[in-house]
Amino acid sequence: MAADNTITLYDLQVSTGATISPFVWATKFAVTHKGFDLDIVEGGFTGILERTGGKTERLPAIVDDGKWVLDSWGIVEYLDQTYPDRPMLIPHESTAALTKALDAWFWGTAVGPWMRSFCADYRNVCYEHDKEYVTSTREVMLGGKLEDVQAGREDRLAPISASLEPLRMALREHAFLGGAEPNYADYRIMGGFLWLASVASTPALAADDPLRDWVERVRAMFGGLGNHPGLFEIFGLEQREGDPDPFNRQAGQGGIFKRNTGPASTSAETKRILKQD
Ligand SMILES: N[C@@H](CCC(=O)N[C@@H](CS)C(=O)NCC(=O)O)C(=O)O
Repeated sequence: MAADNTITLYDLQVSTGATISPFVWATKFAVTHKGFDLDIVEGGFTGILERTGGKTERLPAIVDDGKWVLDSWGIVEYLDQTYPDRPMLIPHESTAALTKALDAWFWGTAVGPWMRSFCADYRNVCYEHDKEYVTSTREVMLGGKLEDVQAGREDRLAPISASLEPLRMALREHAFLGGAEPNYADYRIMGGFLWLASVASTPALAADDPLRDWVERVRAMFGGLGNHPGLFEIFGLEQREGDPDPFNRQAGQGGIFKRNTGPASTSAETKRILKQD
C-alpha cells in the first residue's frame, strides 16, 4: 500500500516546467484517478537512466512503496490489479481493447501529424541541456531537419483538426469517453492534447471546436491537474480563406448517430436516395 497515500512519478518536462510526454500526462491522471497523491521527480530528456538508478530509459515510471513499475500501460494494469477497491481505470477488458484502437487511430490521425507540425517548437521549448539530444534524435525519427519538417504547417492544421470528427461525434452524446465518468480512455487521449499544449506555439484547433468542452472539463479535474501555467493555448486556430472547416458544423449525421425510430425518421432520406422528391 502506497505510503502516505503517495506514489512517486518520474516526470518528463520542458523548460516551462510542464510535462511534455503524452504517456506521462496519461499516467499523472491515472494515478490521481486511483485517489493517490503524486510525488513528482522532475527532469527533462537527458539523464533519465541516471535519474532512475539504471531502471529505465523511457518515462513514465512510478515507484509505489519501493516497487518500480515501468510503462504507461503497465502502470495502469498495476494500479487496477493492486488497488481493485479504488475507482477502476479499465473497468472491463472491452475498455482496454477500445482504448487501444482509439489511441492507435488518434496517434495516426493527430499526434503524428501534429508532431510533424510542431517538431521545431517541441525542441525549442525543451531545457537548454536537452536541445542537442532532442534535435538529433527527433531528426532521425522524422527523417529531416526539424524546421523543414515543420514548414508549411498552416496548410495542415485545419485538415488534422477536421479528422478528429469521430471524437466529436462520440463526445456529443457522452460526457466522457468512459461514459458518465471518465476512465483511462479519457486520460489516454487527453495525454495527446496536453502534449500538444506543452509544445505548440500556435493554436491547432478552432476556438469554437466542440471538443473544447471535454478538453477543458478533463483538464480541470483533480484540482486542475491539466492546467499547468506553462502550457500553451491550443484553441484559437484562425480559418484562412480556402481552408477546410476545422470541424463539421452539421452535427452527427448517418450511421449509428442517426437513430432509426421507424419510417417517419427515414422517409425523407429514402425519398431523396430514390429520387422521389
Ligand atoms: N511504451 C512506453 C513509451 C514511453 C516513451 O516513449 N516515453 C518517451 C517520452 S514520450 C521517453 O521517455 N523518451 C525519452 C527519450 O526520448 O529519450 C510507455 O507507454 O510508457
